[in-house]
Amino acid sequence: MATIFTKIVNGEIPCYKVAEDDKFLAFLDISPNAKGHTLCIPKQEVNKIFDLDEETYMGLMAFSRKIAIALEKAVPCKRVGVAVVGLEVPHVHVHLIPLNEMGDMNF
Ligand code: DGP
Repeated sequence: MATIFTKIVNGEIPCYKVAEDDKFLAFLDISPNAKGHTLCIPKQEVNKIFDLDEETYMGLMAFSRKIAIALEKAVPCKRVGVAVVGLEVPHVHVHLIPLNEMGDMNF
């Protein structure tokens, strides 16, 4: 069965798109830890990050870096925190979370 993120990629579930190219998609997290909390995913459905092929893995990192740099400019914050968690959705995703001081989300 397709993951919720594959349904987002296929347009079956709406999302607020931040950016996309042919292989990757960035969109706002539905339950954000901070304003601008963004998820970057490969469009290909793979559960665990280290199961990605090398090219997709490197591509996801490069894509996430571009989005993080853009977020730092667009959202008032000290820096953008990066996390790969995967407790809930079994489809690789990189969390980008704009942060202020240590432990202080930017709400
Ligand atoms: P985790 O698997 O623990 O890394 O967290 C998954 C994240 O995905 C969580 O912060 C909420 C977000 N999320 C779950 N379902 C949806 C959805 O349908 N739309 C969007 N935009 N985000 C979702």
